[in-house]
Amino acid sequence: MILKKISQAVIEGDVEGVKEMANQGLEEGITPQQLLDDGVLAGMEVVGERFKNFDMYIPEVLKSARVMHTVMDILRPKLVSSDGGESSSSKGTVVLGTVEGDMHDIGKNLVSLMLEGAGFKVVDIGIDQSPKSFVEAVEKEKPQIVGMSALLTTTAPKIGETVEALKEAGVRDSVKIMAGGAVIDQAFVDENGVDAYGPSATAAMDIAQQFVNEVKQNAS
Ligand code: B12
Repeated sequence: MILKKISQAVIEGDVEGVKEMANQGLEEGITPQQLLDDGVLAGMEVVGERFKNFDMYIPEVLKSARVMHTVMDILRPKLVSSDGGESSSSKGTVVLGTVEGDMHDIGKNLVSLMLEGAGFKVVDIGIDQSPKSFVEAVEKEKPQIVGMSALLTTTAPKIGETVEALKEAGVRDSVKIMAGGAVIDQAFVDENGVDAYGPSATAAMDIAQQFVNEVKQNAS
């Protein structure tokens, strides 16, 4: 029942109401993951459909995004500590960003949240990040993993351009690269020199874990 209410709050843009609902859900013993998947994301799915069909417009979608961020703020500490507090001793570093020209950040923020929850240090460089910015972040942070998010057909090619820029800077082989977002699929990442496609934040977590295992295996 509360999950349905949360979905509805996302659809209706009820930022104030959702705080109480999320806290009530936690008190009822619903896991943060379930609140996220069956409450918030279920609502965002409806928002996506309505936006596509012109039943919802940008200001309303932005309100839904605010509701989503509100719930994420409440769930963040729970999700991060659900790994037994391992988050401070990082499993590895991930540089994460949304590619140039693209302002969508809800999915990226979720990926960031889940990775932190799994014990990774996440350096979130934000939205609208050029290939050059990714290169600079990799040079500065020396991550094991780079994650790119793209939600638009027009911005997806920036993923390939970023891979090329990393190659030109001589740092491509020092990282594993994953990508995701509404317009990305396995075929796209295969064609663009990306190591893995993540359809969800949970998948991002599994991929990152697999990447660090591979790095460890290669080192031993
Ligand atoms: C919310 C939204 C917006 C909001 C963004 C708010 C924000 N702060 O992010 C606003 C209103 C600003 C917006 C604007 C626009 N949008 Co918009 N938007 C959406 C919408 C409805 C939902 C996206 C979302 O947040 N989904 C929820 C999250 C949780 O899902 P997600 O992003 O897919 O992320 C998950 C996975 O993909 C994956 N993932 C994501 N990133 C990564 C990264 C890695 C490394 C990994 C492993 C995994 C991963 O894990 C995430 C969590 O599970 C989608 C519809 C859709 N079906 O996606 C359209 C959509 C993406 N938008 C679209 C369009 C066209 C636009 C605009 C051009 C509209 C306009 N005319 O102005 C502008 C572009 C602005 C810009 N330059 O970026 C189109 C894109 C079509 C296309 N093929 O290019 C879509 C698909 C809607 C549609 N069907 O028409 N949008």
